[in-house]
Amino acid sequence: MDFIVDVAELLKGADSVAVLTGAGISAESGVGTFRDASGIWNKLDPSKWATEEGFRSSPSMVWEWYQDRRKIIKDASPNKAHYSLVSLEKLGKKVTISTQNIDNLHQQAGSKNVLELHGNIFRNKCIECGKPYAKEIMNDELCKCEFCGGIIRPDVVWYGEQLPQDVWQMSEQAAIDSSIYLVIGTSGAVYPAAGLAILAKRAGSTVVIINTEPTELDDYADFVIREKAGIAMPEITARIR
Ligand code: BV8
Ligand code: ZN
Repeated sequence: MDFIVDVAELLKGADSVAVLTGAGISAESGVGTFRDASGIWNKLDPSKWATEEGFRSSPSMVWEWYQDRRKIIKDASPNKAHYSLVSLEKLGKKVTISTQNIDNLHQQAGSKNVLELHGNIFRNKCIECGKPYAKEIMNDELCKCEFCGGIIRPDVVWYGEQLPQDVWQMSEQAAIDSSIYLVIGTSGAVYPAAGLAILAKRAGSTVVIINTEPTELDDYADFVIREKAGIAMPEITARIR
């Protein structure tokens, strides 16, 4: 696990740290990834399961799949990688996490500044008027909007959908302002999220990738740590105390 000491030294001297995380940081919490060997998209067609068109053509099927994922994620706990990012905050560093994950695990671990690029699986909204749907979901039946009667959908960003503008702008700013940009557990396949690492690099940040496999962003990295996030991150933060 080379570069652990180098990255710890860099982090020690940094007042603010920006982070981009993907499904890999939650893999050790038992939450599914998308594109690696056991990835969800190896079994399911994203155009049917993670697009508005897919939801509109089979709302019950997609809704039940999200309900199943909610149940799995509800039982999941943050792992050492999530908590390592919290410990950086406890050391007084400003940590901005732009996450592609919808599992709420960064917030559950105690991270204060989490930007949800792709939404949150525990929030729902009306597919027609966009109003939040805050009622308790009692079963897997489809719900209807109390304002316009539209079908209720998960408040996540599907393919072809725009990311929340405020979250996106803050994530861009964090990447530009960062002196070190950690890229943890993402294949770097999905845009515009993956572009944040490229933006950080171009803005002069030191880019560190932590991933068990090669990613599409490796060429932009100053350091690549080929290790599980739940092992590498505690090793790094243990050297910063
Ligand atoms: C947009 C939904 C435009 C929520 C997700 C054609 C038509 C339309 C759009 C496009 C198109 N071609 C390209 C696009 C753009 C498209 C895109 O990038 N497609 C790619 C796939 C080619 N992007 C979009 O559509 C985005 N929107 O462009 O809108 C627009 C613009 C203006 C105005 C209107 C519209 C929206 C993208 C969001 C899509 N939603 N999910 C959900 O149900 O989850 S994306 C999906 O992939 C996931 O949500 C996840 O967020 C995202 C990224 O995946 P990763 O997190 O990286 O996960 P992955 O499995 O890929 O990788 C895991 C990594 O972890 C691996 O590298 C593995 O090695 C590593 N790992 C595993 N274990 C560990 C580990 N690492 C460390 N430790 C471990 N233990
Ligand atoms: Zn509505």
